[in-house]
Amino acid sequence: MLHSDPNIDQHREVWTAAEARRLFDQPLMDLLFQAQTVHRRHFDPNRVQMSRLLSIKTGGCPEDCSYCSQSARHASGLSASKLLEVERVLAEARRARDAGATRYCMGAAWRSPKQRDMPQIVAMIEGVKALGMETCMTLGMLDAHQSRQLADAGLDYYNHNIDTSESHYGNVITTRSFADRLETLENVRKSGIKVCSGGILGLGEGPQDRVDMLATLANLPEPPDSVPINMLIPVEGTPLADAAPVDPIDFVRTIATARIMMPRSHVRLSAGRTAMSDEMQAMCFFAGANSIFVGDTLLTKDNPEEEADMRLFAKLGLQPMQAHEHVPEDRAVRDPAIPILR
Ligand code: SAM
Ligand code: DTB
Ligand code: SF4
Repeated sequence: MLHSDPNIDQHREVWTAAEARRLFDQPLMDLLFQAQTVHRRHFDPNRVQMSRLLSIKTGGCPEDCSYCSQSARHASGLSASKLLEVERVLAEARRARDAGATRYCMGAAWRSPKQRDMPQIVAMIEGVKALGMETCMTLGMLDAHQSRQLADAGLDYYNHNIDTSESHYGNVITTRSFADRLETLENVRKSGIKVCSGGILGLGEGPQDRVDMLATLANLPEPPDSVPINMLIPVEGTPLADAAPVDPIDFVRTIATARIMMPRSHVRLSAGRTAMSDEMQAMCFFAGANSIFVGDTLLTKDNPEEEADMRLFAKLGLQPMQAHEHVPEDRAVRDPAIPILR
C-alpha cells in the first residue's frame, strides 16, 4: 500500500497491520531467512553498535508507567536523586569511551525537562561530544523549542519509546497518551535530531499489539534510526511485577519483523539480556538485531557484565561497530527470489 500523506515519499510503502502480522506469523525459518537477507543488504551482519547508558536523574518520576522502577507512584524502593553534576557525567562518559562504547545515552526520570535544567543538559551534550562519542538523551516529552535547544547543542539522538500498540497503551500508562508520544517524536524529527524509538515486550500485550507497534514505528514520516526492543525487567512494587514472561521465540520473531519492516534502522536488543541465554541472543542477532547496551547497569537495573558480553562476542565472531559507521548502499545484493521483500 502506498503512503497517503503527501509530505511523505510517495514511493515508500506503508505497512498495514495485516501485512506486518503475516510477516510475524510465517514459519520461523522463512522469517529468519528473510530478516537475515534484508539485514545483509544494509549492514555488516558481524558488527554490533554498542551504546552505554547513564541515569543522570534517577527516580521520583510523576508518570505512572506500570513497568518502571522510577515512577514515584510505585513502591519499588528506589529513592529519588537530583540531576548529576556535569563533571561526574563526563568522567563516567570517558570511562565508557575507553571501554569501547561509541554512543553515550543519558536518561532522566522526568515527564519533561524543566527550562532551569537546560544549561546543565546542554553542557553534558557538548562535553560528551568533545570526547568523540555520539550523544543520546531521553528526558521525557519535548516541545518544539526544547527540541531545537538540544539540536543546537549538537545532540545526535533522542530516545522516546512508544512502548506498545496504541490500543494497549492506556492499559500500561495513564498519565500521558500515545498521541503525546508521537508529538514529541515529531518535534525531535523536525529539529533534525535522529530518532531512537521502540518499545517493551512483556506488558501483557498480544501478538497483534507487537506488530501494530512496529507498524506505527515503520510508518513514521521517517522510520526511527534506532529501534530499541526491550524485554520487560519485572520490578517488585510495580503493577507488572508478576507479568507473564515473554516467550523467547516470540521475542525473536518481533526482532526479525522489525528488521524487515525497518531495513535501514539499528534494531537494539535492549533491556532484559540478563534473563536471555547466549543462544537466544545469538538468534536475535541472526534475526537482525545490531545494537546493544553495554555496561553492567542500564538505568536502575542490571545488564550483563562486560566480560560476559566480550565472551559472547568472541563466541559469535561479532565485532563492535565504529561511531558513525555506515555501510554503503551499493554493497547491497538484491535477492529477487524472496517475494515479500522490497
Ligand atoms: N523518562 C523518560 C521516558 O520515559 O521517556 C526516559 C527514561 S525511560 C526509563 C526509558 C525507557 O526505558 C522506557 O520508555 C521503557 O521503554 C524502558 N524501560 C523502563 N523500565 C523498563 C523495564 N522495567 N523493563 C524494560 N524496559 C524498561
Ligand atoms: C530503552 O529503550 N531502554 C533503555 C533506554 N531506552 C533508555 C532503558 C532500559 C531501562 C531498563 C530498566 C532500568 O534500568 O531501570
Ligand atoms: Fe518516568 Fe520514564 Fe519511568 Fe515512565 S518510563 S515512570 S516517564 S522514568
